[in-house]
Amino acid sequence: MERRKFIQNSMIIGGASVMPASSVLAQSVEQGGIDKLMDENGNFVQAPLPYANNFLEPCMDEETLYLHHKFHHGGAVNGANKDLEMINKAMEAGNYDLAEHWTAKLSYHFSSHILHSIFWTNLTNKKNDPKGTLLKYIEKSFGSLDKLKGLLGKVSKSVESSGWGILAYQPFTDRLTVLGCADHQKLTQWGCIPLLVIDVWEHAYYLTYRNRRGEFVDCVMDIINWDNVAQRLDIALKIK
Ligand code: MN3
Repeated sequence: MERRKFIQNSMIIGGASVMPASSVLAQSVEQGGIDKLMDENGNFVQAPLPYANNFLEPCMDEETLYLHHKFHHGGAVNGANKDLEMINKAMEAGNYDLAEHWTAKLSYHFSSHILHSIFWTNLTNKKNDPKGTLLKYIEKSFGSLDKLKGLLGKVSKSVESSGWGILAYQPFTDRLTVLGCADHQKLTQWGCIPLLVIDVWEHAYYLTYRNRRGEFVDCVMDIINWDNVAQRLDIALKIK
């Protein structure tokens, strides 16, 4: 009930032209994490969208955003809680026959939860550009913003079946790197901290774009909230 009320309120707030995602991020940082993905009792929790369901139109339609957040992201959160419960039960019982199954499931569901949580805050409805430290890291790592956009766009469009295009900070090299992630958890590099993620599962675009994933990716590249990406880089550099 409280949660429903909160979602309704956030939808009203989201109708304003100001993008509240950065304050959502700042709040979650104050609570001790980059994003609030788990509560004090150890249960995975899903934050409401930081804007109304129609905030990202026409790039992302209202129905898609609603279904995507509630059922695809929400389903992953429920799945991760179930997986964790089954792992805890196995440990309590001292029976590890299915431990491999549930740890693999948790990797899949929790990675989905992480990436979706980042994805929502990465987007806005106003065109903006990276600057400051983020721009310096982009130039150091890729040469220019255009080169990064070319690489990230191509990699996102080329993901086989379902997955994500990801811009991440790699602490072992102190550079940014681009990943083409399969599903939610495959084809990464150890240590990488995702800063900007593009969901290219069909559920992210099929109602509007049908099979035209490329058009969807091009549109998303124009609604990136670079301030959010910059905040994420600042946090990644601090926790390095
Ligand atoms: Mn998705």
